[in-house]
Amino acid sequence: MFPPLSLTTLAAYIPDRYKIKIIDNNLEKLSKEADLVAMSVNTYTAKQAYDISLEYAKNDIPVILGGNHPTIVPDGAINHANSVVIGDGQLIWKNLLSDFESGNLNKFYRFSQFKFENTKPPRRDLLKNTYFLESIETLRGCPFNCDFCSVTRFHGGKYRFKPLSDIERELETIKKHSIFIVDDNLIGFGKEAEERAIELFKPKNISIDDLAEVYNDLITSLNNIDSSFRKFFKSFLNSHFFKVSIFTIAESIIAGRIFERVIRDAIQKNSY
Ligand code: B12
Ligand code: SF4
Repeated sequence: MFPPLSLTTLAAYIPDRYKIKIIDNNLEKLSKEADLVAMSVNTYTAKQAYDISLEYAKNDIPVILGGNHPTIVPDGAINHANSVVIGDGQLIWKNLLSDFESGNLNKFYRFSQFKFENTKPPRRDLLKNTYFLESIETLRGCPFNCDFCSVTRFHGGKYRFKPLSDIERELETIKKHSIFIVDDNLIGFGKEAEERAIELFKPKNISIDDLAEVYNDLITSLNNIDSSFRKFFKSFLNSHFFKVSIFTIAESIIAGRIFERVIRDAIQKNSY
């Protein structure tokens, strides 16, 4: 199960004087105790979100919908909510909440391109559940505009990079070894994107003595690979993320072994 990064990201931008509760509908029951409800909606969760919205409407609790689906079809989504937020939601809260307090919520709020500058780390502290992994976003947007994909339409045709210093600051707040990078196109395309990917995976003062053997083998086998990819890959091998990946593999193996033992015990207990 993935931690809800949209919601923790948005929560970081809601002014301190509001009390926020994040509910992961995959794992928790919804609460009726709210003055205002905001939901993050993808197309595959839209039907469920609209049903939930109806339940809150019965209790006179206003609902805001945002995310991929409401952004793509706002005119449909507004039939199921008091307001629809189109685009990135970080910077709409001041206006939206003041409209809410004066009883004048608009139907639509639009903020299409959030600039990654001095970003606030997502409020992961608001999550009650423990997740197997953490997630992080390092860029948005993609110039390729593949016709089956909504990313260019939603996030624009240019990469928007989160500053490396912000990523480092965010990584320091994450305790987990397994981190999923949610970027659609992590390495990207073009010189700027390539250089940034190399920077992103530069060493972070982490000892990799324990991984030295694997590392040396990999470096040797890289000799025949295309030079820019080799450069990127070498940075990756030296980086925090490499260590993270190794831990992920190790944790998966351990989790797999535990799971196997649990199944075996269960079978033995039930055998005649
Ligand atoms: C990480 C990811 C996954 C992960 C984790 C999903 C999860 N449950 O969290 C995994 C790999 C599991 C996954 C699986 C799937 N995914 Co996916 N995934 C993504 C990805 C790459 C990043 C999402 C993310 O966390 N972004 C970071 C956060 C911070 O950004 P955000 O969610 O966009 O939120 C911002 C805005 O949208 C807005 N916002 C969002 N919600 C709200 C709510 C309010 C109230 C407001 C005001 C604003 C707001 O403000 C936020 C901050 O700027 C997106 C692509 C993308 N770039 O969006 C695809 C994407 C969401 N996935 C998609 C799809 C189709 C799927 C699958 C159905 C694929 C499949 N066929 O199996 C499955 C469904 C799994 C499931 N049931 O959850 C599509 C959804 C398209 C759509 N129309 O809804 C996307 C957009 C990919 C695409 N290229 O089209 N996915
Ligand atoms: S994110 Fe991937 S699938 Fe989507 S437009 Fe870019 S390259 Fe194509």
